[in-house]
Amino acid sequence: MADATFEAGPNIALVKYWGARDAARVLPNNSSLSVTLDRLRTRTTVRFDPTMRADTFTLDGTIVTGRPLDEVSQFLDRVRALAHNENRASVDSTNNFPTASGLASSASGFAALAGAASTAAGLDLSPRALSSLARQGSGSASRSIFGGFVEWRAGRRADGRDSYSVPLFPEDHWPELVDLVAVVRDAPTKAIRSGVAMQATVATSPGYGQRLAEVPGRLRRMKRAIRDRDPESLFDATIEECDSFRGVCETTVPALNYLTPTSRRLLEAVRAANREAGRTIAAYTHDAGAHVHVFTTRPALPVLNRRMAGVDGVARWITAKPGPGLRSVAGGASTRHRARDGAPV
Ligand code: 2P0
Repeated sequence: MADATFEAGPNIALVKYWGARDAARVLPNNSSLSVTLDRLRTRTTVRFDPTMRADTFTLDGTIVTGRPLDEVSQFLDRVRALAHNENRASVDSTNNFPTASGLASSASGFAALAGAASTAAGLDLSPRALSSLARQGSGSASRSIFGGFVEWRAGRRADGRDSYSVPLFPEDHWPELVDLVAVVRDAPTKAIRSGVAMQATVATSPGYGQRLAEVPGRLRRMKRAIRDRDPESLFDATIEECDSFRGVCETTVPALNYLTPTSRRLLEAVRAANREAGRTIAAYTHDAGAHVHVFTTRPALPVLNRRMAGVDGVARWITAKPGPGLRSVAGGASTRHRARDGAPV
């Protein structure tokens, strides 16, 4: 049987997905916008095998059982249904960053799995179809199909066929933009799954309705700022969005507190750098976790680096920039996978 190997990187949302209109189909309440990151990646090989009696999943060389295996198996069921293929499969995945680090391994993981599983099953899916497929594994994975700056369009249809991501600007659109990722030492292991946490926010946070009303305007502002390579507008909107996301998390009952003392020191250091500069030279953002992404531009790096170096509790800094989307890996070398219509996948 043929096997297929694909790579994908994680993405960091500048406009967050937080709340689903249909949690089972992973259909969001609002569109979101992200940057796919270079340097970090998941590489996944899938092989369908008629002699296997059950799916297997190996992650970083360790055989995985229980819920993660069930999730992979359910995802493979979707691919089997699309391909009219009954065979079980082996899935072998490696991350070049710690899997449970909170650096969004489920986004890169399900994007790479969508590419590898569909190709190994003999399917030739369009980029949109791959994005919809990946979405059903983990919402944010729909965005990691594409590189650079990506919008996940919420869509309106009940069946979800119009809920997929689209590439906005390629990875080399804004070479001056960098993302300093602070991996904090005091990050706890993830307690509650994002899919569950966000629905608690929808049900209980008094600010959620207001947030939903604000997001489309913020998304438009960000798209314009990225198009115009306008750091100040992008960073202002990014901070506003992150504060809105954190606000509805912290007013969820029971409260969702993702930040640690180190994360809060990092946010404060970015605010101080902006105050000192007299304009917005950097933005912070974070996911449903404690690590902090600091976006800035290359000219501001010396000032930012000096500020950030003074923050205690950071285990590691990763300097990332916009990176490529899903790509196939043949014989160890990765090549940008091209879909039938010629668009980069
Ligand atoms: C996003 N997040 O747009 C938003 C912002 C987190 C905050 O989609 O349920 O961590 O653990 O698979 O992949 C959460 O994504 O969710 C998410 P789970 P994951 O990126």
